[in-house]
Amino acid sequence: MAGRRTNLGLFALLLAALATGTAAYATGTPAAARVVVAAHAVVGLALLILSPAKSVIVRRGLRRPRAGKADSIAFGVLILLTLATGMAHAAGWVAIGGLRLLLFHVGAALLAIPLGVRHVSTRPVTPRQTDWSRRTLLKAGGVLGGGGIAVVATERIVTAGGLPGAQRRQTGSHEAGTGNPEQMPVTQWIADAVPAIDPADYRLRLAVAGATTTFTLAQLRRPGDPVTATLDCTGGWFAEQEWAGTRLDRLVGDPGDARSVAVRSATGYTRRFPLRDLPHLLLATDVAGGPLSAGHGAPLRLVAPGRRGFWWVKWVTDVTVDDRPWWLQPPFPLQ
Ligand SMILES: Nc1nc2c(c(=O)[nH]1)N[C@H]1C(S)=C(S)[C@@H](COP(=O)(O)O)O[C@H]1N2
Ligand SMILES: [Mo]
Repeated sequence: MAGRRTNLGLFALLLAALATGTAAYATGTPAAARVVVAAHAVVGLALLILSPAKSVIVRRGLRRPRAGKADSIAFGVLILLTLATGMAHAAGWVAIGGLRLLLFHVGAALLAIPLGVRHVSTRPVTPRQTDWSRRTLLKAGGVLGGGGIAVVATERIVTAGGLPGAQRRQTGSHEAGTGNPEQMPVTQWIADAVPAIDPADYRLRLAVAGATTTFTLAQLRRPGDPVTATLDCTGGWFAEQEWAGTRLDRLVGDPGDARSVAVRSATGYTRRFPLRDLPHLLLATDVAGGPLSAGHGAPLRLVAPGRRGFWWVKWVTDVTVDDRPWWLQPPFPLQ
């Protein structure tokens, strides 16, 4: 069957795109993000390089009556949409009608997964011994190399054309509201909503090895620990701000043999950190010299330098230090 190697190549590239895309969302530090995001771009453009060969296979397939044809077409359309939104984001287009472009990128990719599973299970291609020939490996290398060249070339075009994509951070995010929190988007991960919290009634509950202490806002609002850190949302924007409040390790004191620290919001949104993060975590009451707004987490939000935005829990009411392993949680929040 002609085209089976193209199909195998596409399948491998789709898996690689999913893996590098997921890794890109999990990476917060610029050095690591640069590698992961570059790999994601190379894989994406390599998919595009194989698309002319695939269109020949598709045209042939469309002429034949086959089971699950509609699903396969939908799968192809979603993959094209994922590629188009990814490339548009890289060029500098950040939102459609107030919705972040990356939401469409990730949304189309996630919708494509069940259709892709159906597509490849109704049209299985089994790798053969001969697929590992020198010639196919050279071709595979050529496709990846072509993807790499295409990435460098498009970056040059974006820079030379003065497109906003040239100013992106290593994570791929676009700058929004640095030094000016009012210009910074208010973002919830999935479906959280901004709660109204009366600062007079507010209490932080801190539990260390089962012993609970409570703090009023007045006890926490000591902008004595300024931290300059970049909030980098997986929605595709970032902002550097000067945050101030109380370092969490000051409140915790001796954590004993605890292994992790869980930070929970008034709305139930929770992230758990390895204990080694403790010296870097800030419970912020202030940003850019003024109090936090409700949307940005008032009266208290977590600042977690080097971690992506979804770790920066807003409206913090509970901090628990205990011996549960930090990785005993979904890799991305579900709320
Ligand atoms: N309680 C709570 N905290 C949260 C979220 C949320 O949905 N609920 N979203 C996170 C995400 S995804 C990001 S990017 C940042 C956004 O912070 P901002 O709204 O102050 O810009 O908050 C994080 N903290
Ligand atoms: Mo985010």
